[in-house]
Amino acid sequence: MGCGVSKSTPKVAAPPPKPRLMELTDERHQMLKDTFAIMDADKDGSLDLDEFTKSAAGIEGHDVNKITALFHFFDSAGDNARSGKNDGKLTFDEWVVGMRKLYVNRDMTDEQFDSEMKAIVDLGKAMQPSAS
Ligand SMILES: [Ca+2]
Repeated sequence: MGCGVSKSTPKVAAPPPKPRLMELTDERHQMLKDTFAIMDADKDGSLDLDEFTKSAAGIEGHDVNKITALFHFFDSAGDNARSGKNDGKLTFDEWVVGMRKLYVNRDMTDEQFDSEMKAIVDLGKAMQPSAS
C-alpha cells in the first residue's frame, strides 16, 4: 500500500464561535412577558407541562414528544438556581433564556418574532375559559 506519510500540522485551536443568542429588545421582552402571562393559565407565575402543552400545540402541532422535549429544553435553560432548573416548571426567567436559545443564531426580524409570539398568544387566548 502506498500510503503517503501525512504530516499532521498541529492546528491552532480556534475558539468555537460563540452562539449568538437572540437579541432581546425591550419590545421583545415585553412580548415574552405578555405571552408568558397568557400561557400561565392559573397565574401562579410558572408554567407547568400542562399549561405549556396547551400553548405549545400551536408551535409544534400536537406532537406530545416534541412538546415535552421542548418543555425540558426550557426547563433546563435557566442559568442559575433561582430559576429552578429542571424542576418541572418554567419560570419567566427560563422562558426568556429558552426563547433566546431557541432562536440562537437566527436572525429574526421584529416582524417575524412578533408573528411567532402572536401565534402563541392567540392560541393561549383561545384556551382561556371565557370570563362570565
Ligand atoms: Ca402556572
